[in-house]
Amino acid sequence: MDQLPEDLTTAPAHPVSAVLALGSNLGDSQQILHDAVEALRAHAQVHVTAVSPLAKTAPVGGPAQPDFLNQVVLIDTTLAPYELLELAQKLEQAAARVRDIRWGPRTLDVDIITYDEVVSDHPVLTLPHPRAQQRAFVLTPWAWADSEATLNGVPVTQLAAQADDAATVQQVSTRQEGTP
Ligand code: A4P
Ligand code: MG
Repeated sequence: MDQLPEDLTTAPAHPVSAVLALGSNLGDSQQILHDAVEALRAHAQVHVTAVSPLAKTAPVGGPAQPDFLNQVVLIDTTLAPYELLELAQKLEQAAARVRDIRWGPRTLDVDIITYDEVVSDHPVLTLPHPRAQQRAFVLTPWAWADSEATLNGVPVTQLAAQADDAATVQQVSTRQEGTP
């Protein structure tokens, strides 16, 4: 890690909150997202505080490709921002993600949307995520998980309603444990 700014590499003394956005449109997406959330729950330095319902979303950008399942996970963590990015990339690798086409289909994409109040324009880790503000596939499930959330001072519910892809986002009902 050469010359990353200190605020990306310094671990917090106390847990801070962060918002993660997960997306998948290749393979068994529901299982892949489930496994990623379980891996986060199992991590000693991550406490999962909320998991959104799954959202079925039309692809934004990139080539013609299948619909996505998207989900937002709220955590408290003592990982430094860059350590959290490394964890996100480990989860992607565990889902056998191959990085080929930018914005192309993927088994798992894990983006850090916000990390505490950290603001970064570094290309390795830009915070808040530079494109989240326009994307209902992130904002809508985030609002489902936390109806009071704000991004850059604006209510996430408001940003979600204004996003170009707002109409494509549908909540997916998942089979609950214990039901047939
Ligand atoms: N990076 C910088 N900042 C961050 C951050 N806040 N979180 C860097 C995560 N990564 C960050 O990402 C490229 C590089 O971004 C990483 O090396 C990391 O250091 P990537 O995951 O390898 O590539 P990507 O995801 O193909 O590109 P990008 O630009 O992250 O794409 P987006 O913006 O995430 O968009 N449509 C629907 N419906 N649902 C989706 O989930 N996803 C995308 C991907 C496009 N369209 C979609 C969806
Ligand atoms: Mg990404």
